[in-house]
Amino acid sequence: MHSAPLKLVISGPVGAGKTTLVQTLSQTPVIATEAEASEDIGKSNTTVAFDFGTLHLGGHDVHLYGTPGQDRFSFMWEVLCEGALGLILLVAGDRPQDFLHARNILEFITSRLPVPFLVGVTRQDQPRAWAPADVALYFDLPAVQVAGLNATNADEARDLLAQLLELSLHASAPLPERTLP
Ligand SMILES: Nc1nc2c(ncn2[C@@H]2O[C@H](COP(=O)(O)OP(=O)(O)OP(=O)(O)O)[C@@H](O)[C@H]2O)c(=O)[nH]1
Ligand SMILES: [Mg+2]
Repeated sequence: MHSAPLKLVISGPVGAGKTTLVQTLSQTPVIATEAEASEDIGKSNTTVAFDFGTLHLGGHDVHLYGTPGQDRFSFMWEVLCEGALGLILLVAGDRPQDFLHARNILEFITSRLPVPFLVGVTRQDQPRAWAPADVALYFDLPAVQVAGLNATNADEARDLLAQLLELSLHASAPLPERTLP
């Protein structure tokens, strides 16, 4: 049987590491839509539409989409999350000034589409990066829903995605038949 690919989405603020994570994970050449940043966002390039990569994971074909981080592309968050099985919300661990924005992105998406999600705290290889447990407290989430990683590290990236896949497949399992009171 040939099953349809599973769609997973990576979102989060500018510079969280979304494009990097898609590049680290993809087993096919990544389709990226980077453009020169039109405002000062602390780096020269930013994603303006999406990143797209594919990989095999746990016996599944996974299609991976990275969103833009800038609010002016927020319409893309909904477009890209349509039909997604799971979401990773990335935040850079050494940019606590972006955490509120990250929460707003998460709220924007999950209030429109109730998709299972994990929070990934990138830049764990950098000094002063917040530990995932502290970010979990900030986001008011259970510690198991927040994981730290270096987005350039293939093993850590795959571990996070495998964790999301497990959560998503479990969440989408058919609900037991409801018994009326
Ligand atoms: N050391 C380190 N660098 C990282 C990590 N994640 C991302 N980076 C770097 O951070 C910079 C920004 O990463 P991007 O992947 O472009 O961020 P983005 O989330 O796609 O940003 P936008 O498309 O502008 O929203 C790049 O130079 C990455 O190499 C990490 O975990 N550790
Ligand atoms: Mg990007």
